[in-house]
Amino acid sequence: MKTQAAVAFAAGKPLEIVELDLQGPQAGEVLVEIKATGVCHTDAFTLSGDDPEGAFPAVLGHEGAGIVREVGAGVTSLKPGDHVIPLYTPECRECEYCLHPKTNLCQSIRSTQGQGVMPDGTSRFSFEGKPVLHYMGCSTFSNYTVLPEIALAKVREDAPFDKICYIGCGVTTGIGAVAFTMKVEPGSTVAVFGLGGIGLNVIQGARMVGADRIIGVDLNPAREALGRQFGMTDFVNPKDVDDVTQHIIEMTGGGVDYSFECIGNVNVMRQALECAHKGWGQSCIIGVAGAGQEISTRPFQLVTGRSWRGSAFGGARGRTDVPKIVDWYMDNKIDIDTLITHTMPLSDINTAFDLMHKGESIRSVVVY
Ligand code: NAD
Ligand code: DAO
Ligand code: ZN
Ligand code: ZN
Repeated sequence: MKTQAAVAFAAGKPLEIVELDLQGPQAGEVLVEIKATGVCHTDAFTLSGDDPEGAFPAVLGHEGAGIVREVGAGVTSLKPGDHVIPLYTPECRECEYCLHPKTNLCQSIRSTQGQGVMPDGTSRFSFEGKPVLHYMGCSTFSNYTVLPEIALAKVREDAPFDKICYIGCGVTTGIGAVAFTMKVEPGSTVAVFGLGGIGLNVIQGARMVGADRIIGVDLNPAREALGRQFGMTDFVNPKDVDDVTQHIIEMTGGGVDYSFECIGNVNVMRQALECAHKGWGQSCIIGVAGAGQEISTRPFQLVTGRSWRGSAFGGARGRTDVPKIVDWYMDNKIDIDTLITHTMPLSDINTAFDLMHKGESIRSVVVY
């Protein structure tokens, strides 16, 4: 079949809207009509050429929602008409990782997904007879895409695609880091570094689990009002203080119980660790730093009881947890609508990248 797609033909170039050929689903695979997709920082990171795993040409996009149109042989958990959210972190429920209680990083299709191909080692997309790669196993910048069954969460049918697509990455990453990875307790003091599409979701996650004090840190003063709307109690602009770490230690009388780095800046990762309370403070890295960058701190920071953690896709097991997060949205426990600042057709997708780079959007959503 044919599908309209925004293709990344080369690093650093705008996406091009073209018609691709798409092969139908093979055994264990599912054809999905994507109805909406968010444009995430990570798509921009890969498009920039800084992603060591990035390969071209590829159909980017990993934050979608849509409808199953066809299933391949052996698919049992999905049928045509089901509403789904693609999962860049799949959940096979059988591999060593899925069976381990401490991780969500299913490895069953990891190597082929990282190479931009389906589990059988080939791509379903082609352009003028030449293969075009998949991306993060999702490729939601195509109106139709093929995914393994284990990389799709079935969700309720009354949830709007143009909002729940954001649960495919940003919402789950932020809220999940609080609820699933760090298991923040009610009454905790939390610091969130970077109040973008991820950090604002960390803030609403912290509010949802009952954190008492939520300190937001951002260089962009316009993020203060949004942060407060999502539950932030204090705002710090690093430009207004001598030393952010010392400032947070002083304002909390010793440091925070939990901190989250939601930028991808290794210097900020150090600030986030070092503002965690001596003896018990834990810091979670969510931001993805550029290739080859390293974090540093004095080991005595850890000797004296701080711990450094990390979270991918919010620690969520996609097929199990994503439908629950859709319920939280439908039950008004979390707000997604306010964070979707722009909506556009596929033909305007490059505008979404421009708005992100200028810091003017929180989330842009492409609606097919
Ligand atoms: P974003 O660009 O929307 O937000 C980043 C925010 O950080 C902005 O508001 C910016 O003003 C602020 N900022 C930049 N430098 C700062 C500094 N030195 N001090 C304080 N604030 C600063 O980005 P996003 O979409 O929220 O993504 C954040 C990071 O999370 C990215 O690195 C992204 O790749 C990563 N990410 C990780 C996962 C995961 O599973 N771990 C998933 C999705 C995204
Ligand atoms: O299992 O080795 C692995 C890789 C898991 C990928 C998790 C990706 C999370 C960070 C990338 C940002 C996603 C938008
Ligand atoms: Zn993302
Ligand atoms: Zn698995």
